[in-house]
Amino acid sequence: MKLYYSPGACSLSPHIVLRESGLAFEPVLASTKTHKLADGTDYYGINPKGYVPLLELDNGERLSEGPVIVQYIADQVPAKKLAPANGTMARYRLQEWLNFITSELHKGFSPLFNPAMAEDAKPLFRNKLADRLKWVDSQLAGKSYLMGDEFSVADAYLFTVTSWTGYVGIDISALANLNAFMARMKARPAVQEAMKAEGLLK
Ligand SMILES: N[C@@H](CCC(=O)N[C@@H](CS)C(=O)NCC(=O)O)C(=O)O
Repeated sequence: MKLYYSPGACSLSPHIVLRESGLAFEPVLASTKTHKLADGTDYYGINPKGYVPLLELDNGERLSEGPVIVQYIADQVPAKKLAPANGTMARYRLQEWLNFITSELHKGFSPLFNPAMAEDAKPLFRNKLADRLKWVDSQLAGKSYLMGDEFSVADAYLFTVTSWTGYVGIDISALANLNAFMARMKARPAVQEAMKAEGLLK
């Protein structure tokens, strides 16, 4: 498989999950700024949506949308328990998290990274995200990971978007559960491997 990614972008989530899965894959850098690969290939020709992540399967089929990609990977290695079994209530709980992270967190950050966004509009997005993260913090009380004691693919996604807070001026220092979660995630070998491969960690 190939994972099209950009360093530190939301593609870090499936990148972590691939490393947790132990499956063979090749990370392929796709710039979110130029929309070109390192050899100059037009990324729009690979993913017409222009964004990362994109997973290319061994049969050449391409799968987009982070929350779906991570579930696909998890389902290839059920013994690793990266996601609860399909059809169970626990799986819907996982999807509830993935959907929350993608729509209420991830896409709330996008305007803050957009240079065209007016400075005076940014506090609106920062405050909304700070509220949402405060709620996430409350949900992590007494838990190691979003789903309980065990890591799931939703944790890779939460870790990825929370790591953006420092870049956009959102202070999460008071959110003790969320900070403990971030430290727990950073200690996972798969997270360290993915971050190193993306040049985010030495
Ligand atoms: N709905 C997509 C959104 C992906 C997305 O927003 N990717 C960003 C990086 S975090 C990107 O590649 N932006 C560049 C662009 O949209 O051209 C998903 O959840 O996978």
